[in-house]
Amino acid sequence: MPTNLPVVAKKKWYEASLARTPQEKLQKLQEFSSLIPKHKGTEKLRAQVRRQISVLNKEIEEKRRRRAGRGGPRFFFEKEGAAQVIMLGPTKVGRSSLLTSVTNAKTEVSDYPFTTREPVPGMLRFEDLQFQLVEAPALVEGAAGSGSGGLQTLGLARNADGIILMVDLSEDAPQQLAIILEELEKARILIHKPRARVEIERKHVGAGLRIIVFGRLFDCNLRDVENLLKGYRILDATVRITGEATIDDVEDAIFESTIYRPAIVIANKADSPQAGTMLQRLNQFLGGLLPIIPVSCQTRMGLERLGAEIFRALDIIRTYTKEPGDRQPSINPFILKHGSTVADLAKQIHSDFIKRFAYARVWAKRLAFSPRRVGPSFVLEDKDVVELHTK
Ligand SMILES: Nc1nc2c(ncn2[C@@H]2O[C@H](COP(=O)(O)OP(=O)(O)OP(=O)(O)O)[C@@H](O)[C@H]2O)c(=O)[nH]1
Ligand SMILES: [Mg+2]
Repeated sequence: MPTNLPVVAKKKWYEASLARTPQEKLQKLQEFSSLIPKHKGTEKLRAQVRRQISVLNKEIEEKRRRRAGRGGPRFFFEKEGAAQVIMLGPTKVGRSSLLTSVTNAKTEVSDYPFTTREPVPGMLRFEDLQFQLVEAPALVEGAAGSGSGGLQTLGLARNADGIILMVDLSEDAPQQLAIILEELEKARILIHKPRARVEIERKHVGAGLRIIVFGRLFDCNLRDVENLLKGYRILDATVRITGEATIDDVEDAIFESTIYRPAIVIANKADSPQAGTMLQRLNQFLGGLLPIIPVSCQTRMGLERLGAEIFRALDIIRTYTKEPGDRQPSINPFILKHGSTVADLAKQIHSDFIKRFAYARVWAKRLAFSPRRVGPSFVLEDKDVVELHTK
């Protein structure tokens, strides 16, 4: 359903999107919120803005507290390593046990519920990569609707690159998973690739509007999309539409409200007596929607698979760059999305690099001959070695 926002509200949203500090953003969002008309079509948007305001309030409060040297819980983390993965689950499923089993982090494991009150990070090694795992405080039913910690916990999931949904095979695991999935849905975090995807990449002033449709527009045409974007003063951007998109999907992307985060399910306590039947029920419940990894933190069964499963779910690849003339490639890989090209790699190294790009040489097992001379559109795969040549 369209939001049909008045022009003043769209202008305010634009101002909010330009805000440079959390304080400024908060103020603009509050003004924006008061300009949204109250009808069915704006219901989801109003809930989202309320959520954003609440999370910003917490962020500002936390920064103030830290500046005053008063410590207290920490909810905003710098990402470290190749990706940040947040562990969500109800209390006592063994999140702290997992964190202490597979990372260097120290956190309290206990038989009492709600032991972990604030997020705890730790680094997990996988081959030559490190993933930052973050234990979130326990997720309770109704988290997405509450004004308190639940929203912050879900905010962590929004900011992360991936999510571990953790359940306990000695309890009603499908029921536990149902609660997590429901809260994620309410917080508009998708854990499977959506039917349509709209990405808006803002460009510098004067770049103009480019709309690229890989799939199909469902209930609108290109002109409608263009007008919608212009209404929000998005004049310089590249917009990529994949799948079957509706005009609502485009508006959703403007508000960055629905997001997709890859996820896996960790079913802990596989050592417990009823674990086998519970795992079967869990499989039935999920119907292949997400990978399920049964583990036991107690016996360490299954833990060795964790890094590889996270890597696969994140859908990323590593590429190693090599300077012309050097014998060995770099030790630290560049992390790219699966399907990235040589041009994407060049852009990641330096935004200007692509302009000077001449050609690349790629070493890869799948090629009949290595190195092969390739152009910018060559699609890279995991562990490719790339030598970039400039003009
Ligand atoms: N049998 C069995 N018990 C486990 C396993 N992993 C953890 N536990 C126990 O489950 C209880 C809760 O573990 P925690 O790691 O503290 O759970 P949590 O999810 O961090 O819980 P809170 O932070 O309190 O919400 C502890 O008594 C652990 O010893 C396992 O693989 N098997
Ligand atoms: Mg804990």
